[in-house]
Amino acid sequence: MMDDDILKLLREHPSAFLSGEELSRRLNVSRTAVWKKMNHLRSLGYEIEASTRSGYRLIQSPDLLTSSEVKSFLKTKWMGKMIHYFPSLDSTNSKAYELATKGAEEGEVVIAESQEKGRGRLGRNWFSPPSLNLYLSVILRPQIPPYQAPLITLMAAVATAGAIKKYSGLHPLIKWPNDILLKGRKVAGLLNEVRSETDRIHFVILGIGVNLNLDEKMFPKEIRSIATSMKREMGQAISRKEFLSSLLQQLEEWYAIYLKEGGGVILNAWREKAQIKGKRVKVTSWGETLSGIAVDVDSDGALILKMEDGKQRRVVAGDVEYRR
Ligand code: BTX
Repeated sequence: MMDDDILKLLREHPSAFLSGEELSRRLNVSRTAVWKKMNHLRSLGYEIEASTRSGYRLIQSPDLLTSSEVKSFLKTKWMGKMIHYFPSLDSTNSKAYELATKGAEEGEVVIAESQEKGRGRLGRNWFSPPSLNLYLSVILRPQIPPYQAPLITLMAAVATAGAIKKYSGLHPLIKWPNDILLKGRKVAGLLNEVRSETDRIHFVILGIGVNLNLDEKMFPKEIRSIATSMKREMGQAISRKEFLSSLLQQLEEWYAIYLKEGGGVILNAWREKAQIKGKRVKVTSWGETLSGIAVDVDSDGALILKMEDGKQRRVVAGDVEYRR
């Protein structure tokens, strides 16, 4: 018997009690098994009223990102229909990679309430405290050659920025390569990983972290001035389930657009949301600092810089600082 099965029955009768006998009959398990399950659900934070005469009644559900909690919000056709939920993980990307290696299907999603070793790019950390934010990894299996994988990363940035805009009404900006900024501060980051062989991709892991309900003082001092959350910028708490559903929907839609119409549409959407063209930037890449004017981003996701001597440089990884 899954948590989902018993929760479904309890939700079907929102204000009425369901007797232990009826639950055990409908779920085809013993009454002791029902009782044990109720205790398990309570340990997860479900408030369940029990009466010896009348049975059980669901009073309140916790703010968890389990499949059964998210299901009623989710409007996608296939993405996120299977959610692997964990109260805590080292990194959702590592878990998704492991599951994908074992055959997990396209659209399966790994979610954790907190990450012990949330990973950023270039070996950096992603601050991942429990129960306030979103840490997820989506498994994709696009049938494209490996050299096109960067477009999937650009697609994910466009979708994430789109979900933030839709939910908040604010205007997020993509900062090359994949940061999402609100009012100049990082609200979300993406870490995408690919497993491929010479001419085919096995899978892509889209790792997305979004700061939703963190207050300013909750951020570690080192990042307080560069990071933000949606709550901070909107002045109101975010429903994690609603935002997650909206994000998965945007990802599903943009992925379909990419597969149908190709990378050009994605690049254009990325350009529109990044507005980097013509900006004076300083780029730190592999210990080297480059200053110049951003010309564009190519289909490999590389930044094209016009240097002070007029020559163009292609930068594949690094961090950008905007200059006046
Ligand atoms: P990044 O290398 O661009 O960003 C990491 C840098 O951003 C850190 O060095 C720090 O300065 C700052 N930072 C750390 N945590 C936060 C935070 N919560 N909010 C804002 N700024 C922060 C960005 O890498 C990619 C992050 C991907 C995170 C997701 S979460 C789900 C998935 N699993 C996993 O392990 N990583 C991804």
